Amino acid sequence: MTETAVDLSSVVERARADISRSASIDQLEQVRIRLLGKKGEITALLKSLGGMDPEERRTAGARINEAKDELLGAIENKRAKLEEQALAQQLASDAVDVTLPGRGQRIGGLHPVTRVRRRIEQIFRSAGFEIAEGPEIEDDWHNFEALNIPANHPARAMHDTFYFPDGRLLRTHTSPVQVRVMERQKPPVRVIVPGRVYRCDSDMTHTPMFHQVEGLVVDEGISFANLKAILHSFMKALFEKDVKMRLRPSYFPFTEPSAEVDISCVSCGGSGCRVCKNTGWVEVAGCGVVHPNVLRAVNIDTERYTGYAFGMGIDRLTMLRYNVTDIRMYFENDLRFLRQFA
Ligand code: 2NL
Repeated sequence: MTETAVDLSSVVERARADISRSASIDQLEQVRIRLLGKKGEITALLKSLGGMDPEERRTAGARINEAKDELLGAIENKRAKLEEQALAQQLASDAVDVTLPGRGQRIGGLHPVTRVRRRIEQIFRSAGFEIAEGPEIEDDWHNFEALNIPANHPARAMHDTFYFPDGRLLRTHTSPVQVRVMERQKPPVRVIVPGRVYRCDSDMTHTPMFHQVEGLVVDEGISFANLKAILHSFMKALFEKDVKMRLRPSYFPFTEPSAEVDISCVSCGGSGCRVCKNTGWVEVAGCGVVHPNVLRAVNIDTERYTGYAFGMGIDRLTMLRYNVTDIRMYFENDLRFLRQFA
């Protein structure tokens, strides 16, 4: 046997083993380069043909080319197998089990303040009130002047107003909306006005933005007795309890007479607890008979018409309804808190 023949058969034998042992396409490619690359073993053998005499070259050449074809074929077979394996593996690892149950989507809920606002609206709608809305950015006249709060009135200082550089302001109560209703609509007027209001104040019981609902009725023959009746019916409907109600004399620039509205504590029923600070009563609203100056500001005939008005904090009513003691909870929007109301 010639030297080339010995070399060839050992190269081919080793190559067969290496090809079949290759565990990856990379590894297989290394084997191919080692055999058939520029400096490959088979390539070297082919180059050696140049130094042979013609007879020897013909037989050796034929055998080396035969071996080369065999190995190329083996490499291609192996490559196809490895590719098939890789694909099968990826399909297995990427498989989606379409029979698994879904992860689910929690159903959202309305914010507790929204729920109580809607309840309030529904109760007053059924008593014949309309619901009015208006701008949160107001002018001095609608927020103060028309409500019998002239410049330098001490009530202005109490309102902790947010002002814009141009003199406009964030409404400190929803009353300016009632003023706008009376500007465009002659009596009879029966409206409630829910909405956001703003005061520069922040602690355990005050947030710079809070929700209010005010009510206004202007018609012939409207009295304080009508006010007391509508408020008591409303409180019983809102809390779904036979709550007691009392009025204490108070002062607002826009009503005369004025009163604070207390109801028997909805938390303890009146026997005394932390919510009512052991008094058995909780303050829930302010009210009164509309001051004639307010009616005059919107050209309503004070000889013919009288009115009552009231205002209450929706956030505070929501706290009472759901037994929450820190008003800030309603504005942090922690889902663990909010989910309890879904
Ligand atoms: C309170 C007190 C109140 C009013 C609001 C009102 C509005 C007009 C005319 C007269 Cl247009 N009055 N609103 C009257 C009395 C009390 O709110 O403690 N709110 C949280």
